[in-house]
Amino acid sequence: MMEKLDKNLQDLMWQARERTLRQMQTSFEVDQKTQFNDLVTTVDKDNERFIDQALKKIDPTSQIISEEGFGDQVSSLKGRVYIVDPIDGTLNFVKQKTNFAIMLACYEDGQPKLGYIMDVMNKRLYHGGPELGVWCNDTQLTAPQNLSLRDSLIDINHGILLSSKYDLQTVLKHASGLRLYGSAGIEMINVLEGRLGMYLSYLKPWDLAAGRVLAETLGLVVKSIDKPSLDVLSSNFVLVATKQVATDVFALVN
Ligand code: 2AM
Ligand code: CA
Ligand code: CA
Ligand code: CA
Repeated sequence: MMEKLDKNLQDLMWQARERTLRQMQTSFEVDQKTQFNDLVTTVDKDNERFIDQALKKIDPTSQIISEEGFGDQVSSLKGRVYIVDPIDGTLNFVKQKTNFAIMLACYEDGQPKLGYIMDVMNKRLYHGGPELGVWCNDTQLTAPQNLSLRDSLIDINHGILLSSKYDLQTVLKHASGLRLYGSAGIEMINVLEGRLGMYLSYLKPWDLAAGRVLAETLGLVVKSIDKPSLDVLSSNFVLVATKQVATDVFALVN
């Protein structure tokens, strides 16, 4: 059952990639959402409509949470819930035409089951879950090295760096260096692959859902920094990190 569903969802991610590449050859529209650096394009909307409609065919009794409004109003995590980010890193998509992702996750009764992060321009689909392991295309990933903060390049989202809510200067001083990519999906891929020791951000459900499945499956820590546990249905201040970096960071910020 899980293998068949996984195969269908992998196919859907590759179709969404093809669709995205085709639309990048056209003059798609860009609109502002809440402010000048919060954008949405006709490609985000088209991808979301396409993915949500396909999910309804693949799994008719499920519910869908998705960023641009084509999903369901979801208040309960009972049964299977899909969480969709049709373009993650829309600013990168518009300004760089690279460093963006398409993300999909499947949760069952609130438990992470399957995660998909498509790095569109590098043609890499990161996929899997607790029952399948984590894969990049056809290659299985092993857990990254358990780096300490001192030995890690780290990534802290631009919005959190600007706020003074936590003493992140101190965290930064204890790390090897800072790297920012501007797409939660691409940032989480870098943690999965061991190129970053941590990613700290304020994430909406669709920013976190897929990466969380893959990171937890590899034994990485995915933890709220201000609440006892993560909430799948709302935003979280979240740390995705190696076990050692998580220990080092919690010792510094608490
Ligand atoms: P998006 O492109 O799908 O909106 C940029 O640092 C990363 O954070 C991107 O993954 C972006 O996703 C996400 N992001 C953008 N604005 C956000 C916000 N207000 N709250 C949470 N995440 C946001
Ligand atoms: Ca957005
Ligand atoms: Ca996103
Ligand atoms: Ca998005």
